[in-house]
Amino acid sequence: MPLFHEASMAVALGANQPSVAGSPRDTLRAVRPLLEQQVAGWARSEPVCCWSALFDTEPVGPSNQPNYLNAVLLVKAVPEVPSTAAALDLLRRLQELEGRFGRDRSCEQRWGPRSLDLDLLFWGELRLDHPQLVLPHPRMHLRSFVLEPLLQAMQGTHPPCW
Ligand code: PH2
Ligand code: MG
Ligand code: MG
Repeated sequence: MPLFHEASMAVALGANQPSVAGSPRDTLRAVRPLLEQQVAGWARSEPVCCWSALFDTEPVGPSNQPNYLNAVLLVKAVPEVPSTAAALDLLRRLQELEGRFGRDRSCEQRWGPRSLDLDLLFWGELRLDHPQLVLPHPRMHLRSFVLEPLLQAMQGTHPPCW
């Protein structure tokens, strides 16, 4: 018996601009296996990945941008004990994936269009107030484009593949 309860971790995905992979739908389809790979490398295990469906959502923020496609990946029972260093390592992996799909942080508008956005939502009970990462995500409870897919991933009622 482990001495601690293995914690779940969740990542929100969003896109509303084309990327090297094609449309936002193509991007999210292409990133799905890569994200699972990254999470497996990070957790040093084969994680249990529960995906939501893809949700077509109205943009929050500037309204002169296309609708987004959003989804959530819930990773159950991460064997690693939550820590700042491991959370920052995961953040680095997420940002590296965003970069592979053309995300350029140096020239973007707050809440503006994104070719790929990968946000770490929470990791167990870990609370973090780091310049690079705040956990749990400070606005997740305000965003239906996060909460609806998260709930679906938690319920496990989503279709298995997009
Ligand atoms: N992401 C944003 C800004 N606005 N709106 C929706 N519906 N979905 C998003 O993922 C989103 C957004 C910038 O990260
Ligand atoms: Mg975001
Ligand atoms: Mg982000």
